[in-house]
Amino acid sequence: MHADSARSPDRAGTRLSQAPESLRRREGDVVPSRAQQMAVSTAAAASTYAADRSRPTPTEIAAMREAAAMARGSRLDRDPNPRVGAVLLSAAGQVIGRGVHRGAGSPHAEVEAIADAHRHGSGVEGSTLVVTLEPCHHHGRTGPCVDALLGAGVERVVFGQPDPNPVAAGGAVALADAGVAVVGGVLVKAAEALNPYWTFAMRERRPFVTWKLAGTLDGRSAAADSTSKWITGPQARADVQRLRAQCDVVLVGTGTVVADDPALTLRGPDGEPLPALEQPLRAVMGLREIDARHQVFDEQAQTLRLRTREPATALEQLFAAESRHVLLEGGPTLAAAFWRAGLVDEVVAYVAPMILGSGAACVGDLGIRTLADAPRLTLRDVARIGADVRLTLAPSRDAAEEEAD
Ligand code: AOF
Ligand code: ZN
Repeated sequence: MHADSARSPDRAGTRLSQAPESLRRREGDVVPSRAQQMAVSTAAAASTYAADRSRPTPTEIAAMREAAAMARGSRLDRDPNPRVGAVLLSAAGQVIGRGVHRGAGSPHAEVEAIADAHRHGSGVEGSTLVVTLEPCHHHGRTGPCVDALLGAGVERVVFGQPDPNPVAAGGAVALADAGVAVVGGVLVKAAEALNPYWTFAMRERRPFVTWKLAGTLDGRSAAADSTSKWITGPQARADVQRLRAQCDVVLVGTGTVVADDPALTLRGPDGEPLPALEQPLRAVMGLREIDARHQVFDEQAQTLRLRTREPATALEQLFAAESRHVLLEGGPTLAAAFWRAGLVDEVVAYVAPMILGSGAACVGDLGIRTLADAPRLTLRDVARIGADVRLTLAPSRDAAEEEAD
């Protein structure tokens, strides 16, 4: 099979078209069909190996499951790099090394697996590497894994997800060109599910945006006199902390800083803010000058000032700062700007059993004058959080794509 024709269909076919929830739900769908497997081999390799060398063996599939499980448990959210797991198999099919990637700046999973085998006195020459992500082919914070694999004499590489990062991609073809037997796309959905936000960000060249809102039954976030504290209860506020912990940026507009003076920090179980290095980045967007005495500019976490009103520009700057998942926390003007730009990917709404009848709405004017123009959302999850309700929703363009899948 020609390398290029083998690569492109899989990339197009596995485009992330769902909110990450749906990706996670599909995690069980792991045995690859013939079409999902991406066999990359040179003409030389193709003539050397029987046709079934382009398919993963049961041992390799079991090793891929183990690599994915290792990656899943490897670390917390909020690293610009993906979770990756790797297992090295001897020619006889024995596990001789295991490795996971521990975050930006540390060695890649492939290099860890080779080092693990060496530590245990196993020769790597002639071995098979099973890894959840296509080995990289770039000089980033560390050297290319392709070079490490070739240097170690690995003979066969079985990988899950083709690398959606254009900077690092190309490893499969480079390995095949060097005479390594390469099989890709193995348990690809499980591999993608390890890094839904990273995958989204690499493909779309911007972070995934979750819009969080908290309001009354009639969709208001503040009363007519602007009082807005304690609409939702303590459990819902604790749940927002959990949500913040999953994102790498908490984004608000200048209006929210002036109106509410939020700290936007993550707190530990004792109510004290976590150390600054463990905090998500805070970002304040908008052109208005704001007083440096606001809490958002304190020492408890880093804060980025985005001097723009354009959501796309803000996301470009956040992507440049290596953000993969932004939590949009208000206020109504900013939320409306993101909706108008089509840049909301998920909604988490906390609805309090309370009615105001007047006061600010959770979202500003979207320019919608007739019902047919209103965005429809697909409900993904409903949960009772203390006295409040949490709705998790995806814009319906996702639902339409999902149906077309
Ligand atoms: C990882 N871990 O185990 C593999 C990765 O510049 P770097 O060195 O931080 O490389 C990051 C890119 O390398 C990442 O976006 C992905 O495309 C590729 N492969 N990355 O962080 C790994 N195998
Ligand atoms: Zn690498």
